Amino acid sequence: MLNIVIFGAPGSGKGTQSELIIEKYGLHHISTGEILRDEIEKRTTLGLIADEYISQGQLVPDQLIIDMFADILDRTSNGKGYIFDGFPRTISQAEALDQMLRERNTSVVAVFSLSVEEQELIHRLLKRGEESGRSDDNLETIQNRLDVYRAQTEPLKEYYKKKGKLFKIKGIGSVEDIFEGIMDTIDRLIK
Ligand code: B4P
Repeated sequence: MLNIVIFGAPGSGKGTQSELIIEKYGLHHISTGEILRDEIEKRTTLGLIADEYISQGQLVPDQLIIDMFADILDRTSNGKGYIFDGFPRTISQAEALDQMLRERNTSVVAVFSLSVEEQELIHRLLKRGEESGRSDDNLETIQNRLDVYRAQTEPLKEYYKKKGKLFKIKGIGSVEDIFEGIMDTIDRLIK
């Protein structure tokens, strides 16, 4: 199974690149951000809790995310593999993912880490905020999200580097050029 993690700071293009990867390789997409926004819209118990964290730019607590993720993994099966978008975001989530995949006799094949400078991230998210009205795409919340990313999520690069699974991708440039870089690596891995 081709299980891929797409990794990067808020606004680095995880969702954007995921769409292209799914289209080309037929993987099943799991975006924890999208699932949470859907829960918020439906005003479920999880959604109401998640909303408090997301609107402050904080991560939703690990156990809630891990339980939600496990539930989705149980309800989906895809022989070709998954693209995990925005998950894991902490070391605990990464360890839980490894364990869940091990129980299913599979594992993460590659982690694509999109690197984009902070000014560009802020610019992209403010622009998206104007267009989509997302509650977390305003300057104060964006700054919090970037701080949280550096403190809690960035250490995952080292976690996956040690496992030989980290592939760094320059996340600046056209969406197509960035995707080329990802495709080159995937095609080498599945050869
Ligand atoms: P996510 O939905 O994962 O959101 P994100 O990190 O902001 O977005 P992404 O990087 O996917 O950006 P996109 O491609 O859209 O998470 C939202 C929140 O949910 C988190 O802050 C957290 O609170 C919570 N959450 C989610 N998962 C969690 C977890 N596992 N644990 C705990 N909490 C969790 O790109 C952004 C913009 O840039 C778009 O407008 C796009 O058009 C543009 N763009 C993309 N590529 C570009 C390019 N090459 N050039 C110019 N613009 C580009």
